[in-house]
Amino acid sequence: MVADVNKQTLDQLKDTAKAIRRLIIKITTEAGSGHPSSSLSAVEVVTALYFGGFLRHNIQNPRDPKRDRFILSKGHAVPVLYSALCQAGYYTFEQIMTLRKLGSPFEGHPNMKRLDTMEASTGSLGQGLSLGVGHALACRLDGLDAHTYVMMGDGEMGEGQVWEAMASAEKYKLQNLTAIVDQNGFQQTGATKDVLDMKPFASKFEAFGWHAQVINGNKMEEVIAALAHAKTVTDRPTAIISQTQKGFGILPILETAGDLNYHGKPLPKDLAEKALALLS
Ligand SMILES: Cc1ncc(C[n+]2csc(CCOP(=O)(O)OP(=O)(O)O)c2C)c(N)n1
Ligand SMILES: [Mg+2]
Repeated sequence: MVADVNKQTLDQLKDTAKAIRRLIIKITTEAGSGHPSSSLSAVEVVTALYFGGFLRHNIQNPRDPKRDRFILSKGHAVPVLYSALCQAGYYTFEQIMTLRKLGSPFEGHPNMKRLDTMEASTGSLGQGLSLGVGHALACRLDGLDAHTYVMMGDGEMGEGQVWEAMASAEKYKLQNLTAIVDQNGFQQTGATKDVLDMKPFASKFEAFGWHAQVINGNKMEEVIAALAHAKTVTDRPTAIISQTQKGFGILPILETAGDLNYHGKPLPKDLAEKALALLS
């Protein structure tokens, strides 16, 4: 039986988000590699899903068929997921501190064969929404009242497979599927608008027959309202365009470092200490 998730208050959610940010910094700095800035932009959404009463999950049985699914399609941001799961009691701090170490199941990208909390093995961008369509269809066939959430990056939206998945989700009127685009304005090699500008996202989702909302995804109030509203849409798939900032929470430090993208770089120890002080 999927336990009713612990629904935190707004203030508690904000504290949890801060705790998750601290864990992200600690584990990536310890690893000496990874993607803290990509993880930090997504913190409010992941926190709201796991602690705001949205994602029904079961710590006793992570693969419970009745669970809701969360697929992190932008798999390189997995430190946000490991940190949220640690905060939720699935893993100890010591366990997630093995991030990216040889033999650790806490790999640099989610590996569903190593951890039963990972819904899909992702990292090759563009595949998560297709996997989400599969889960949503399977849940419907099995008569399960489970919801599937998929988070993608704004750079990832340049992958053609995403748009095929969007079309098929509409074909099957997957009301049990929510796509979240973490629109943080950057991808690997620079600003998303310079590499391949796929904006505007909301009208494109709508053109594909989806319901779409645009929010400030680093404002917990807006994230909660959007996730709640998505649940009320019962005739088609829904998208949340979550406008965020890459590295949100430690922006002054990235500014000092002269790199607001800071893609795929852990903070060196001295900057990590400053970041943790900022997040205390
Ligand atoms: C198919 C594929 N191509 C390229 C990469 C290399 N890559 C890793 S992260 C990244 C940028 C992703 O940008 P975005 O989706 O905006 O995520 P963000 O890091 O900004 O959250 C790229 C191109 C990849 N992982 N998969
Ligand atoms: Mg991005």
